[in-house]
Amino acid sequence: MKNYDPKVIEKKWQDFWDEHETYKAVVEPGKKKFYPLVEFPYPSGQGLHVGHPRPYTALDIVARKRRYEGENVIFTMGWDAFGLPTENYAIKNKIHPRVVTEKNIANFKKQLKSLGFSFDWSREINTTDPKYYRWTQWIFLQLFKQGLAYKEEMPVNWCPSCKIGLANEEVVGGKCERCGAEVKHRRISQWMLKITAYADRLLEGLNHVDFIEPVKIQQRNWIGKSVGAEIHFKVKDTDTVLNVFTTRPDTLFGATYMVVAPEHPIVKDHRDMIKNIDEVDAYIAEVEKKSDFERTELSKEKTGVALQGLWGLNPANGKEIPIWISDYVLMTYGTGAIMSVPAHDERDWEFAKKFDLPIVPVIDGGNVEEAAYVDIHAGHMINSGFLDGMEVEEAIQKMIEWITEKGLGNRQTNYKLRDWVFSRQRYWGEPIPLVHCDDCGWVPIPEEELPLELPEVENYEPTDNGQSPLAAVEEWVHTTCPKCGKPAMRETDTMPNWAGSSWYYLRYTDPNNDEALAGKDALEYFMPVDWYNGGMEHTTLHLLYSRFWHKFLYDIGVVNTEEPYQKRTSHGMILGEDGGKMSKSRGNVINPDDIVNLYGADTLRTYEMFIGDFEKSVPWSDNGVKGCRRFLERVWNLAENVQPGDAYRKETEVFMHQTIQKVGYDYEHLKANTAIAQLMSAVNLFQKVGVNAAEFKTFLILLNPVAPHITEELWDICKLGGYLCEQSWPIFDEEKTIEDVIEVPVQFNGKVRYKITLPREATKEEAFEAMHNDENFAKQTEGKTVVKEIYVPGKILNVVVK
Ligand code: ANZ
Ligand code: ZN
Repeated sequence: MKNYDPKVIEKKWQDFWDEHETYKAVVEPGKKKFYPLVEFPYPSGQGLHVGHPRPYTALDIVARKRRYEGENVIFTMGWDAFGLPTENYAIKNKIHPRVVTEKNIANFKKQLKSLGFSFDWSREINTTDPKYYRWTQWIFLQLFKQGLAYKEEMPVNWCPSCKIGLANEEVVGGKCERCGAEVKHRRISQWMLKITAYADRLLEGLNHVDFIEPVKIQQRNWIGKSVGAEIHFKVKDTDTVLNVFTTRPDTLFGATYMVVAPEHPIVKDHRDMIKNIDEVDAYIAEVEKKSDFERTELSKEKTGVALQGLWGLNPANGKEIPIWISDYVLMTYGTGAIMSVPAHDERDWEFAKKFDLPIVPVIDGGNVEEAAYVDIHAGHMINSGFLDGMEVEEAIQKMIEWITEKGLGNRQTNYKLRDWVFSRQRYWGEPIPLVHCDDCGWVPIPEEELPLELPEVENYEPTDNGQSPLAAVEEWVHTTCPKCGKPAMRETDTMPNWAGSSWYYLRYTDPNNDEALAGKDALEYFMPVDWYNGGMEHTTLHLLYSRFWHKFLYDIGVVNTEEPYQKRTSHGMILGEDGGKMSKSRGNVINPDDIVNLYGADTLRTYEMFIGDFEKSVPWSDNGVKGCRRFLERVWNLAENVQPGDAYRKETEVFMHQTIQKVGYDYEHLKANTAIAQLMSAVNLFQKVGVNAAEFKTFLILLNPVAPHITEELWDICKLGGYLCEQSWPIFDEEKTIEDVIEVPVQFNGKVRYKITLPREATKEEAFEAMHNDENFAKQTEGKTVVKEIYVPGKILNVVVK
């Protein structure tokens, strides 16, 4: 038999699958569909990372298995190709981003094809294709028409060197995280999408989907729903009312001071009344340099300044209480002002201790001189007038009723979730299809005119004034108002790179449709996505954004399911051999092409599945790769001695049934690593007792989802009948997975001395007989008298001797 040569056989089978359209999915009403989805890549200039094939292989395995089980599988791939790295590369090298994108996609595609994934390539999509982004723009227009897109001036962290707005997470110590330049605060007008209007439904929907728990928890925390009350505090000798948001209205009698965010308008409204205004201004200037993240770090020492001369009035007891500013209160949450209850809130307690403010307990149980008492399930109200004696939960409701009745406040729910900033002042994105007319305001361009294509520009470089390069294309910018016909100007911002990925899974179901984003039949048949695997880093961005768009599309009747994804799982990263992140600067990057060239795609696939638990991050190991290659060679060599036979032999039967059961279960539970371990044991067994055709067939089908090329080839070489890809998944018989002999320990006076083998169904008499016949029994009982013998069926034999 010839040698195992992946270079030859892998190309051969990839061409075969292409030619025979083996993985093409078509709508077949009545046939059970299965829609697994992996996150489509950003085709960067670096090419495929060894991290990509890990989740792709894991779901390819499930896709292949389900096909053998008769399901109609739609497994797809595409390109999320708008975005900054391509644009920056284009600027630096003076090449059109479209050209860069095409080149990168060609490379990615070649790389992915070489790995033998069972994608239906006829459904390939590309977010930068005008035929695709026509529908991204169409969805944006529907959002606009429903009042869910609006333009608002807002402060942004502006990096004067990168010329882009930065997210809060990208500002460290007042500097740009990428380039170190001092970040400026700028106000620019940005398009916003009202994701907050869907906050409750995005939360509720989580109860009906099968997402791994960490994903649900992160999304819930990100949405951050808090139920409580807004309470009005008058400011003494002014008309000002300070509204606070609290989740603990029950503690109102214990509010001994107030704190407002440094940006709160109360400071500028009452500068003349504030006696220490210089000190206050200095503090505000200091805080401006910090990000929200730095400000709210719990471990950080509390800072603040009293607004001397201003007094709040506690509406419950009329007491005058001081008002402070401190950076631990954020302007962007609630009302930007809080009532401080140091007896029952940790941050307030620390603050009160530091600045010597009064601490009044309103729930009994703790010692508030030592620490804040935060337990809400034990203790009763004290020092609280009409609430005294109540439990916390009851007091919360009573207080809300009381303030509502007196016009001092109302029930209130708050969310941490903010609306989605949907503008970028860059070139390489979807143009926003709106026109601004002095008379009509923002007017959508007619839907028949979509796509609104990106115009050619001389220069993709962002501008210093914060405008998109599109603003310089005069003839494109100046247009007429679609409503009144007067001269008008196009919007020059483009969409963020999260736009195209918010609905791509819908397009896969019908990628060439020119009438709609996808046809009703295709959507109804294929949706929802049954299983979506992707990175944890997308949980609060892409995954949440796309759920929002999907719910919106459901509301306007475009899709027929409320949730896009039925199930969500996530993979760990592949790290460098040194355990650090793989990166150019560390010099520890593994190129998947090199592994394919040296060992073959089947080895890379096997290795990436065998490397460790799927959800954990694991270091790369060259030795591990070699081990997987050796395993495949041992499989290859088995083929030489396959004996005829159309049933499993006695000596393999139980093992075969166990293996079918285990491998199938493991693939479905992202435990391909232990499935492969089982298949390795199978090879060991076959090397010991030989292998016949029936056994080898089953073995090859089981291994095929992991190593599809070598298994097809061996099927062919051994003439096992037709092609492997046409086979059915082997079936196991539960009863036959159970060994008919068992090992039972034999105990003498409470100590296990040895084990004997018994038929599983052995009776007491048979068990004793087998025990007496074992040579060890004579040794253990020599010179002694057997007093008693007990058999616990299937478990243990007990002998008492004297
Ligand atoms: C009084 C109180 C007493 C509070 C008590 C808590 C415990 P979550 O659950 O995150 O919504 N808060 C309100 N707005 C804030 C802001 N802009 N910056 C910082 N803190 C703010 O938290 C709500 C609680 O966080 C609110 O309830 C308020 O403190 C504080 F025993 O009010 B609480
Ligand atoms: Zn007009």
